[in-house]
Amino acid sequence: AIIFPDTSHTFGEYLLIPGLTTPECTVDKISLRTPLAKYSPAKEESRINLNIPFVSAIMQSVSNDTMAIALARNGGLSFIFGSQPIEEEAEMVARVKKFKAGFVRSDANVSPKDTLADVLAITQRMGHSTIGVTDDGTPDGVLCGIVTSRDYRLSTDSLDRKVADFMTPFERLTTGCKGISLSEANDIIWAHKLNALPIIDEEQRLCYFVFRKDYDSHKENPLELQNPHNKTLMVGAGINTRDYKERVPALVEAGADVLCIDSSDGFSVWQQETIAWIREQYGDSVIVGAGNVVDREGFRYLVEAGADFVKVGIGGGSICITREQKGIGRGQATAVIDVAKARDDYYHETGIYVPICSDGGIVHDYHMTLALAMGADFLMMGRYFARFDESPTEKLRIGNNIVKEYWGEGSNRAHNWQRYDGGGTSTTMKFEEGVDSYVPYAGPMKDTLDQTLSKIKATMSSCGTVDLKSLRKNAKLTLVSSTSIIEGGAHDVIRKDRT
Ligand code: MZP
Repeated sequence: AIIFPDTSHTFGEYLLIPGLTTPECTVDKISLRTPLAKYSPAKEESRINLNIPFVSAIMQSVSNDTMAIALARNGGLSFIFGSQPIEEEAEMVARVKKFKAGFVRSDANVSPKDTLADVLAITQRMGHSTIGVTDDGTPDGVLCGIVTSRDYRLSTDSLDRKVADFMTPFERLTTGCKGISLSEANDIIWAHKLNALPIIDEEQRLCYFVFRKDYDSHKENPLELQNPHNKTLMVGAGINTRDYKERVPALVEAGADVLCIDSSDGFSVWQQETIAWIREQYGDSVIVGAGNVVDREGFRYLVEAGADFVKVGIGGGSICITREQKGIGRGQATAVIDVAKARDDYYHETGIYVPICSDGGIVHDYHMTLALAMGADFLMMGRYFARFDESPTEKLRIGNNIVKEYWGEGSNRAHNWQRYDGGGTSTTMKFEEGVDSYVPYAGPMKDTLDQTLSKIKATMSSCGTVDLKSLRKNAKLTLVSSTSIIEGGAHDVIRKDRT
């Protein structure tokens, strides 16, 4: 066997050392823009650049169309989960693409638990901003009314009158929006027909938001991730190495901007074959990422196979038990550092820069900055996004805590055997590699995300860097002892918030 000389480390074992902070790198000047697909920096830009370096995990409990819309609105990208029938995955992609850019606002602090009066008060206070959508299918509008099935279970006609009633305070904003019928069984169909986003509350009742038409949301969402050719929100989708000949065409037809082969161990001939088939059918027009790998050999293999980006990480995911079950994996920090070095070497040899994505194992916000400093171009996260209103799972009360469900793709619940496929004729999972769990509920994405991004920018400013490229180049990292980790938290005091 080859024994790697270095110990495997993870993010919590490192810290950043400050660099010189200057007026050029204050937080307001910091850019988090990052390339997603391979490119030759000397000649061109990457075909996709994220405005924030986050993508949401290819998981049933994380990335559906609702998550994808919210994340793209905030500058990141979701990969719709592939462990579902081809038509359903393609429909989710299509629903994101139907939401014309500038359609959904996510900056109001409104939760589905709020009553209509609460929501109206909040949105009124904010002038004209809100979350949610709807109208008669046209994009662009400011909030001018809200319909909830909790308050109104009426026929379309009387509902229209009711809508008109409660829209009165917003009359000056109104340009003739219609009400929407909310007969419970048809609510979701209605919502989708109307390109509306159903906000589902605990009792499975729905809220819709009605917009006025002359609203330039893009102006207020400078980060929004749009496809520059047709101005739609960007969305990614997961594929596997079994049914790609059917799945890829359906996803491309539905409008997916980028695909990613989803596998716990991507260093395989099946990934090479999948990419080769995509190149044969579509040339370079389809952007496809591959992974996951944890060393330079795996990275080189996938890059030479034609991958547009490579995902890094085995066994570090919060719901993952692969290391315990199979004994494969590598500390996430060491894996990122090693693969980032391989990416840089490949760039120096060929002039082609292949972005890498650190996937899994982010626990604290500062881990994100560490991963980016270690060389990741962007981060894939599951647990982080699963906690928000926008994730597809149930919100529950367990004891005194509000939680959301979060399960691994390798759990029996997801039964995503293709992700753990070792080839051959088997079409089932012989053992679990993931768990079914809860994560603490964290409200609407926007609030937490803004705070996270502020922390990353503050750290980058401390490091004297203005963008992710300079962070990768100039950050100074140090390994820390377990004793100094204790020193890093509040210690030797009696915390008032815990007495
Ligand atoms: P985390 O952000 O929750 O720590 O990790 C999310 C990542 O864990 C996913 O993007 C995926 O790579 C990985 N994952 C998903 N399901 C499993 C599993 O069931 C898993 N083992 O490891």
